[in-house]
Amino acid sequence: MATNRTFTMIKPDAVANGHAGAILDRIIKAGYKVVALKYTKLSAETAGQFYAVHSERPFYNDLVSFMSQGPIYAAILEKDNAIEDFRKFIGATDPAKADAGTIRADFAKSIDANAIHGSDSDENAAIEGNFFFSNFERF
Ligand code: DGI
Repeated sequence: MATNRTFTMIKPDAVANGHAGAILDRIIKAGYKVVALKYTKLSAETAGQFYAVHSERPFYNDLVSFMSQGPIYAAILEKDNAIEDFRKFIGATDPAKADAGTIRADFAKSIDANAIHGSDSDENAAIEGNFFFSNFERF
């Protein structure tokens, strides 16, 4: 069933660079309602589990290491057409290819340290949201 929710993480590079507040502000001003929000840090093990779908890719170890290097903000967001709109809002995986005005164009430095995550399907948004949040943490 299609839903109007997506899952995001503001990644360790953006948090370490002091961009988390600006990014959250832009998300909220773009019309996303924050359903759940958590400041946390992935271990190498939990980052590996979260990105298990990429475990055969050559960049997997670097990705796990990067995602566990510092704290992140994890959030569930709600808006009509959330998955597609949020992917457009954050821009292409590689910030060099991201459209002007997108989060990655403005805040990301490289394809691996790319500032933000956005779910790519309703199914993955549900899986990813459940990875971080219990039902008592959603409003
Ligand atoms: O959904 P996205 O985050 O845009 O991209 P994805 O699900 O294909 O990949 C997940 C993350 O893995 C991505 O945000 C950054 C990293 N990644 C993807 N492709 C590459 C990569 N990292 C490196 N170094 N090289 C890649 O080709």
